[in-house]
Amino acid sequence: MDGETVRIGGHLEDYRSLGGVAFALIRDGSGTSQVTLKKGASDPALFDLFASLPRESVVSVEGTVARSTKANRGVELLPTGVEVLSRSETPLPLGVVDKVPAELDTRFNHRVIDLRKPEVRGVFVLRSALLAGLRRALGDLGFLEVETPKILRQGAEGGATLFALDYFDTRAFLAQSPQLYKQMLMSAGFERVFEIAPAFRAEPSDTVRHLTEFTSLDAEMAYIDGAETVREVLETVVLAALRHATDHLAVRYPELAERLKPPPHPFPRVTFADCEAKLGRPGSGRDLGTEEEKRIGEWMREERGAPYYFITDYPTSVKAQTFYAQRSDSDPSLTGYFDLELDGTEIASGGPREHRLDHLDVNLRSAGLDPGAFASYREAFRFGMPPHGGFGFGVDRLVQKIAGLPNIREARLFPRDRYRLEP
Ligand code: AMO
Repeated sequence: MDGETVRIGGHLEDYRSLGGVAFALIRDGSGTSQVTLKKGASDPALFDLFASLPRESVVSVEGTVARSTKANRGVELLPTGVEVLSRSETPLPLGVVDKVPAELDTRFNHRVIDLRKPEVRGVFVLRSALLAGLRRALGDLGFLEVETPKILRQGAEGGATLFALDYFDTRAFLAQSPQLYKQMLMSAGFERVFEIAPAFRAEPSDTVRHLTEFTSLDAEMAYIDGAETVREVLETVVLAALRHATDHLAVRYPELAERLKPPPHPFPRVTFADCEAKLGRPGSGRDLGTEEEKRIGEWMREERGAPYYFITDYPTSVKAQTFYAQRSDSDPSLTGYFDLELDGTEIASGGPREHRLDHLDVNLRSAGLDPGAFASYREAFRFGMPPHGGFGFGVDRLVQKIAGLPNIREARLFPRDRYRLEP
């Protein structure tokens, strides 16, 4: 483009005057470009204009492109005209190019400015590529994308994390997951569906892997041959999504693509019972704690070289509230439920569902629930329901892990937790 006249719009990241020459750095969606002003060659008014402009103001600069060995992109722009489109206030509540890291709370309080940092924006470039990859991978396997209601009459994932809301003259709840609806679509004959949508959970605890609003990828499929069918689909989807995302990012974002290298596969399968034995608490029937999960993650890395692995055959005692999870006919103390783990963090869970209404009612009652309160869900089982199974996948946790973020909140544009409703 050497010699061409162009116009660029962006934020004034920095302006430095060295006497005879001055540099303005303009940041737009593609990166930062150098605008070079030279005494004698550039309009003197432009020096004054840039010098008077606060950092982060939005400008439009017209000028001539010139090859440059010193400028960061190999070109500089010699300006002929500058228009101020929006003047920034000072001081900035948060620096965009500061080397000193800001507190997480400060960053989220001023998230729009935080998101201007290229490395923060990179998280969302990665996220978008992963979402596109997941959609494509599921589509290629014949899954139909669906959208189910988020305002519900009853929850599916336990009463403790339900958000209740006033719904005219009755009470409703925000969806903790699309669980009941994705299953109902199996009775509707859809056979393979997936949904990528917000899920809401009133998580009271302040952890680095829980949000009150997260993005859940849910898939459901009919006519499965047990849990392994579901695991195989999940594994195929993860690997294909990583491949698609890598291809998508390779040219413009090679450093992000590097993070998406396909992991060793097939992902190892380790039973819940083996994990318990490894942890020295055989047969306790309690769920794994965060620290225990981490230890299993270290074990799988060290001994199996596996960042991704399945923990299979969850005991019924751990899944007591998960009424839709099928209990094994040969050993009712076990379910076919599994978690997909990535380096000691659960990123997905799923398994075969109970499709027999009489068994489902038993499960509902043992979870302390009244089958009568689930009339429309039960109706799907009354008039022909194929055997089916599926999984729920935490998109934010996947992004957190792949981007190497210490806190899940950083994987969301505007995170929600117990203490944060703004911005
Ligand atoms: P589960 O409750 O295990 O299963 O959730 C599925 C996945 O969603 C993610 N996740 C969360 N991510 C961020 N913040 C949270 N508060 C949060 N809660 C869950 C995790 C988890 O693995 N209906 C079942 C799925 C199924 O059986 O199909 C369910 O919701 O990554």
